[in-house]
Amino acid sequence: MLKLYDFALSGNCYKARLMLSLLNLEHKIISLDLKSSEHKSLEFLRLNLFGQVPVLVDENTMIRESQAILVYLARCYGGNSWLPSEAEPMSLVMQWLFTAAHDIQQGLAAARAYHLVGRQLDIETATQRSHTILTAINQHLARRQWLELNCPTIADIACFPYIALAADGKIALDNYANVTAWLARIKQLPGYVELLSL
Ligand SMILES: N[C@@H](CCC(=O)N[C@@H](CS)C(=O)NCC(=O)O)C(=O)O
Repeated sequence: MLKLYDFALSGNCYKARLMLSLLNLEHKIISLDLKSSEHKSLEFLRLNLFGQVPVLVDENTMIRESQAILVYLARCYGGNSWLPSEAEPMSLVMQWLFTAAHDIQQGLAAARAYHLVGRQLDIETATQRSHTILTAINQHLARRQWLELNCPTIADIACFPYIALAADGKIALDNYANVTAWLARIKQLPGYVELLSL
């Protein structure tokens, strides 16, 4: 059975949990207590030298990095729609995985970490980055329902969590109507789960 090493409040772990649920895949969640540094235990470091969650284990395959986990799940279990294998549509989807890993991480995820767990960082820069990326995505979504390919893909799933959790980072979405409509569309997908679904 698929196993996900997880931390409930993590937006990166949520990407993996959401994808597992959207694909209706049976899986076991192994919750790590980051406060007591379980992710730095020798046992966990054997799985992921970087000492971070999420980590997905599928039989003898071990994948770290939330974007890579989405790629793995989509290609192994999601047919050809969540991440097509042809060069152009695959690249169109992949570009958003990098947006999620860089722009959204340094903007919205950083602002959330600052306000939620007091991570020391430059909150003004993180807030400004958040609005820059939200403005771009809002503009991009003016003529689209989904980020690419006119259907839900892992581009949407990679970008969704930290934008949906913007309020935790004191980032208001009021001026981004296309973004909020897109968030609502994702919440309607069969198998959608909230960040804390227990
Ligand atoms: N780029 C990684 C980031 C993973 C990450 O930052 N995980 C956090 C939880 S959201 C973590 O494990 N933090 C503990 C640490 O870095 O020591 C991904 O997308 O999976």
